[in-house]
Amino acid sequence: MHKKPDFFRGVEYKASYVSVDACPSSAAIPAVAFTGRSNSGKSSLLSAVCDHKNLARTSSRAGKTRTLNYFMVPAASAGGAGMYLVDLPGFGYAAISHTERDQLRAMVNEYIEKQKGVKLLIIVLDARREPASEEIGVMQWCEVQNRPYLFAVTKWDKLNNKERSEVLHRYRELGCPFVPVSSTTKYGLTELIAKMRAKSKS
Ligand SMILES: Nc1nc2c(ncn2[C@@H]2O[C@H](COP(=O)(O)OP(=O)(O)OP(=O)(O)O)[C@@H](O)[C@H]2O)c(=O)[nH]1
Ligand SMILES: [Mg+2]
Repeated sequence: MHKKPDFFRGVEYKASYVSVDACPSSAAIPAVAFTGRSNSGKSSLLSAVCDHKNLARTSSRAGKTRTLNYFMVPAASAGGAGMYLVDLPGFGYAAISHTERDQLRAMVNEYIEKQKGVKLLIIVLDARREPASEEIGVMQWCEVQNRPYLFAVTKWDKLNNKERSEVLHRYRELGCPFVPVSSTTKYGLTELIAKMRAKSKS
């Protein structure tokens, strides 16, 4: 059994924004943002690091994340001026039109580009999928722009040991920062939370 993570406490939903320009500037209060494909587990992970079952609404069916959703971690739990956690809309959600999908994708890209104060971008990826051009594209962009990022490889509980070692090998080969996690069993959350709290690059 792993040690209980030092969860973010007292986190509250702040607001949802439909445009990047409406979002609070990440210059005043640092932000950690979650990006990745639809259904990869972003909202579940954001909720899990706050030890909150359903803080960010997760979507087994309805209510897929389509806005930029802000949550506030109080200073007592985040240190400094507090911290925003930002749940970004997922890309590739199949049940919406191409036009809306493209709009959401453009909004996420705009967010990542404009919000220069984002202190860590968490690229969320289902462990059962290989990183595709979308995830690799975001990762390469972060490398070029010198923006802190890491892969959170979710749903670790769904893999057997053989699959786990294959996935670990894959990410080591890729040479990028990554943390295997499970929102269900809490595996890896201690490490992820420590990286989210860290002041600078992971
Ligand atoms: N077993 C398991 N299931 C998970 C885990 N994380 C998320 N899920 C499930 O995966 C589904 C999608 O999770 P969400 O958190 O809604 O995914 P999302 O990335 O926010 O999806 P969008 O809002 O569409 O972008 C839900 O049914 C979750 O219960 C995990 O660590 N383990
Ligand atoms: Mg979501």
